[in-house]
Amino acid sequence: MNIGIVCYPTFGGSGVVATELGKALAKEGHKVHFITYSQPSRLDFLNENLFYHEVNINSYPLFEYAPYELALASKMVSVVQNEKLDLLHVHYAIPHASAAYMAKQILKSQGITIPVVTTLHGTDITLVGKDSSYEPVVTFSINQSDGVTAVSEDLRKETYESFKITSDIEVIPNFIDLEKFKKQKKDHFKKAICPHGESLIVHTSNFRKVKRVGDVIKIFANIHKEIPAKLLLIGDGPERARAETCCRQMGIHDDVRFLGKLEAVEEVLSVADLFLMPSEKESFGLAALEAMACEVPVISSNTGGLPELNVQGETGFLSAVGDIEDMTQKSLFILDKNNLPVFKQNALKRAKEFDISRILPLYESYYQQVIEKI
Ligand code: GMT
Repeated sequence: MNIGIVCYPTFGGSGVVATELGKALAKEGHKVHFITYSQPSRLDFLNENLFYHEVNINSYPLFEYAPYELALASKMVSVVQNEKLDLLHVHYAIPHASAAYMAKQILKSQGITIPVVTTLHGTDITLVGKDSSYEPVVTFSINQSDGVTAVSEDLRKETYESFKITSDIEVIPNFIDLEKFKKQKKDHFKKAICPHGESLIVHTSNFRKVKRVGDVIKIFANIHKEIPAKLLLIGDGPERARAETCCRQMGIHDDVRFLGKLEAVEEVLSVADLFLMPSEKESFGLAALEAMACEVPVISSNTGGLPELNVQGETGFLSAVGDIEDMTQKSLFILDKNNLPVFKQNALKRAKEFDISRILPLYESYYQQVIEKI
């Protein structure tokens, strides 16, 4: 197939899923055309089947806000025409699904039919989409898509509950490349971070409010009172400064490191003992899956799609959002040297169920189904 993928090119989960999916499709022999405003961060290797089309947004004095959605729709039109695409797969409802609708109508006026598949990732539904400034456009563009997928059963359910959706939503979960995300031997790194054999706890996120980074710090502070431990925080975002201040005020800053945006997350995960994800909302929890693939058990909240990934008492534990005491006690249980090895094994076993080789065929057959339908 000749597939156009539209996504955010940044480090966020939806962009990562879209890029990894495109790379895997290209390895299978499909031609994949990425359409976005800059080179996706994980589009880091050369393959004869991979193409990148940049959306240029020219600024004019008249525009206080440059209309990205229009430039994107125009680019989709030209890529579909010139590259003879079979299908457009857009990731994240806003503004990708609505821009795809416009592109589709323009192409229709030229006698070209292009099926559009929209993948809902989470905050496009749970946060942004519900905002009344966007809701009518989100509802309309989901209903106008020829195929819609959601990354968890919970997100599918929430989409039906929150919007007037008339089409079927297929659940295709996030996936993991176990060749990239696997436990590597990094003893020298572990020794440098934890010279006295401290337990190593890791959190990765975009430091937005929804991630409850404050809870990560509080849980760590509680653990730190009981056992020698270190905390590594990967990523960056609006809540980082507050989190750093909090660590200083709590007197734990010497044992906490903020690593910022890091490419090789798997190297850090390779030496971690526990991953914390106390999010307010989480449609799937790709960062937790990456940790599990590196044999790291997970303490998470029980929100959104997390119960579909993290198995209570096996791969980690799930607690109510904000229940710091429960998350602390469960963390200490996992970190006990008598319990940790079994949790590590279980985490890897569960991650294998989301191996890209199992999930890729689901997308391929869904594409085929959508193409045949229209
Ligand atoms: O986690 C984020 O805030 C980023 C966001 C995105 O769309 O870039 O991630 C969402 O999509 C990921 C990939 O499908 C999911 O694994 C994340 O759970 C989801 N985040 C939330 O629902 C908060």
